[in-house]
Amino acid sequence: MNHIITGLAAAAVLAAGAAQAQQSIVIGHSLSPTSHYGLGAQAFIDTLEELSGGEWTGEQAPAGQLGGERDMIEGLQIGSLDVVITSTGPLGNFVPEVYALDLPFLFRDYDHARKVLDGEIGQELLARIDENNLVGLGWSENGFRHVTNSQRPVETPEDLQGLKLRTMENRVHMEAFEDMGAAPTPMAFPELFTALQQGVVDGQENPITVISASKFWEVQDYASLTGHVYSPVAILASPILFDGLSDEEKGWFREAAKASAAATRAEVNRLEDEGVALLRENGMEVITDIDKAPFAELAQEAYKVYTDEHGTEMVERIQAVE
Ligand code: EAX
Repeated sequence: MNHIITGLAAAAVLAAGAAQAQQSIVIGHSLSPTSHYGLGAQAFIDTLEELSGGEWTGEQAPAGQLGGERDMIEGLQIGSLDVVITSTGPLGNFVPEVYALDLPFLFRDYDHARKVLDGEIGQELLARIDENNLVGLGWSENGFRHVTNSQRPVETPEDLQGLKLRTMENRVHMEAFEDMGAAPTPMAFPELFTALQQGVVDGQENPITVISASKFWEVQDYASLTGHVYSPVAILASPILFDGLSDEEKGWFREAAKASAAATRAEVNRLEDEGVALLRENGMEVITDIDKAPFAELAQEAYKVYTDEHGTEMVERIQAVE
């Protein structure tokens, strides 16, 4: 009898200890702690801490410390990372339906993109993510992408001819740039700065947020506001962590993702307003007045990468969102 009581008491002590033990997550992303991703990661951690009454906390693994975005997504699948804030760049390799969001000249503006991601379509795509050994917590934002390079001001598709341009590891983007006349070179983000510096590639494309967070003006002279594609961000969790959480805890993680997206979008807004001046102050020649129609016409071919497999329905639904 004594023996049993002792056993139960020990179990109770263990259970109480486990409930009180602080749990800590690691959030990986590609940019600096002060970037729009860094602010989003911090908002995630702060919200999680607050909602859990300090039971959960976290830290950032910024600047690609734990690898490129493809590596980090794989890290979630094997449980070496807990949460990742990533562009959709490599995500289509894991969840092909997400390529719908990477199509060039699809989103009209920020309002359109945010409405799609925050609505029914965004929820559907998060569910597709969940079917692929990942957990989609929510959508955040990188921004509209623009071309920078070290060779010449790009104003028309002719100016892209033969330009060695780093793209993300994304079939839709590579096809689009091939169609627009550039020579696309897929590369993980952590290798990009050095590749630009050493002239392995002439240019790259990223939103103003990333161009400034990564100080690409140190290695690129020209920026052209092509806005050729909107770059969504997925906030992803490891199923190995998430599946073990209580419903209440899962709710905290989803709320943290919402707070993260809000903080990131606020910083995107700020840089959309102030970014061009910032690039100019840092010595870039910025071409703002670009006729997008000829780029869009050529890039249309890239839609086939998605529609050949999945049809046109999703594209039409996205276009129809007002
Ligand atoms: O997610 O790889 C890229 O160009 C991304 O835009 C960057 O890592 C931020």
